[in-house]
Amino acid sequence: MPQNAPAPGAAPTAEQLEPVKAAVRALLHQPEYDDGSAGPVLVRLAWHSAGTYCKETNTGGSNGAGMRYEKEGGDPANAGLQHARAFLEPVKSQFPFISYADLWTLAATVAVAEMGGPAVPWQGGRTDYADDAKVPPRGRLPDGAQGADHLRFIFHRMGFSDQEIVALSGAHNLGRCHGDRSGFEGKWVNNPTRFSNQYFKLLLKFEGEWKKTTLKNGLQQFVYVDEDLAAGEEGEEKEEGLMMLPTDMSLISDSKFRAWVEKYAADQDLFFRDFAAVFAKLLELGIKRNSEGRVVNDENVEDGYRS
Ligand code: CCH
Repeated sequence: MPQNAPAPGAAPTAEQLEPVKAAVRALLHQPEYDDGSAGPVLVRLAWHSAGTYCKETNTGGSNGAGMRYEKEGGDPANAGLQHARAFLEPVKSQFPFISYADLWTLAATVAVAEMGGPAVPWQGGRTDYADDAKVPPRGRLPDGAQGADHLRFIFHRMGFSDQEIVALSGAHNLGRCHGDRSGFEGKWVNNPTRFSNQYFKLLLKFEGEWKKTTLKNGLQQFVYVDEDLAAGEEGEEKEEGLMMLPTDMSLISDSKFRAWVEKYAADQDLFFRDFAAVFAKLLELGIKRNSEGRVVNDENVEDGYRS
């Protein structure tokens, strides 16, 4: 066993995780990919790995790394996340002791911090399913074409409040929609690799100017295009415009959600504090720990920490 690997049965220590985090930091800069960073898609990987949780049945969640299997990885809701998993593969090869479930969630916290966001508390010890028997059914992740009722239905199933739904949605400061993944197109903010409260500010700032458009594939989204910038001077790069999903817009049309959008738009520190807390909660959903913090979810593990 390499010297820096945890003893059998133990989750990695903070010291053992340092080189793993450094390796994740080192791969974030991806000049050829999207907006130049792997960060946003890594955040989405962690969210989709955890967002399958159902509190009634206590199934789903980030433990198990079920997305390695077609049953979950092939869910159309997870289209594009193979890129995130591929970015992390060299880190897994370099540090085989970390489970995929830990690596995917840890990487998102590293990415959030590196992109200027808050420190998200993270605990290790997740194990990887040995097969797809415990992989949750498809259809548990949200559909951007819907509205506030749908968001409550999906996030209440995970055990989140209205405030937590809005705080989590602030992750749409990051990254973009891809026509060949979700079918939606574009980014929410101008600098999609910088974590901030800009998403909330723009929702409110362009209220009334967000224009509903129907894409060629029939999906509807909301766009804001600054006409002057879009026209561009000859030879200048044209401004791409910004977008919001119908679910994003429901955060300002629903008065209970809206109260939190207004708070987070006005106070970035408050947003960062609440985001750190709720993202940490998301990553822990469905994870059972004993009094020492060890994960005790499943006995049937492939390459987790109790082999
Ligand atoms: Fe999201 N998200 N998300 N999202 N999301 C998409 C992209 C990102 C919804 C729909 C979409 C959260 C909540 C929701 C990120 C983080 C979070 C896309 C485009 C859709 C559609 C995917 C594509 O085409 O590549 C809906 C609906 C909800 C309902 O609440 C939450 C919660 C989080 C994290 C806390 C991030 C980051 C991205 C950008 C990914 C990228 O590849 O750039």
